[in-house]
Amino acid sequence: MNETSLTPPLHETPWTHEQFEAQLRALGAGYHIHHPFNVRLNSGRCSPDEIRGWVANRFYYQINIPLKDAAIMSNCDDRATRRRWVQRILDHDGYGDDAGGIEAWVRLAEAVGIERDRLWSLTQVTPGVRFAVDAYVNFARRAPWQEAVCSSLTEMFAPQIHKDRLAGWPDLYPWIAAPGLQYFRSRIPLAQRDVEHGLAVTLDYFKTPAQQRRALDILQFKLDILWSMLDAIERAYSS
Ligand code: AHQ
Repeated sequence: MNETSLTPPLHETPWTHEQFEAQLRALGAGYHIHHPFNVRLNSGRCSPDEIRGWVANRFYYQINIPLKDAAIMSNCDDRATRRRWVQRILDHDGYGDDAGGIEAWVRLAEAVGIERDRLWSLTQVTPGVRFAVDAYVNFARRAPWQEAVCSSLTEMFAPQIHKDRLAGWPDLYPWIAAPGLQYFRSRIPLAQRDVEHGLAVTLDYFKTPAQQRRALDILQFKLDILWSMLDAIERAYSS
């Protein structure tokens, strides 16, 4: 396949919001739910060591989400957006009595047999995962805040991957205590809420055909981040 056939010609007139959303959702074919490691993970074919490797490496992504969201906040001059976006930071860092998503991921780690201190040491994080996650945070620091919002839209596809885990893991991995899966359960309504906001910002901000193409490229960049994380995890933990 030659290069030119990889990027279809720019569309002449701007897509409607419905067409634009459909184009964004079509990129879901490259979501990490389809990565061979994730297919094995959600079909019960990963070993305890592979699962521990995945949990320890994804922890680096989880603890960087609030930094990414804070970067977006720091670039965002719109108070109404900030009033909504700040919730994402609280969801992960916790607020009041709610320990938050990072703590829930620590519970997942303990449930799969990783000690809290060892998890926080980040010594199991592979160079490829660190590189991919840092690329995401640095993009959010540098890009216009609306572009960083667009990059979060991989979560359009996340409810399904969480539902797959909740439906399958109890029988596939009975050795993982049920409370360890709470993070996935908590994330489903939050992802749906966040995508509603992120999609509204994206559909409104990217107006011309070139801007809409840019939005697709940004989403593909983030899909590649998630995909390459699993490449690195699979290489490090799958014999
Ligand atoms: O647990 C996840 C999460 O909190 C977020 C925030 C969002 C973002 O801002 O980029 N993306 C995201 C994702 C989470 N979990 C991933 C998974 O597979 O468990 C999926 C990931 C995403 O789809 O971007």
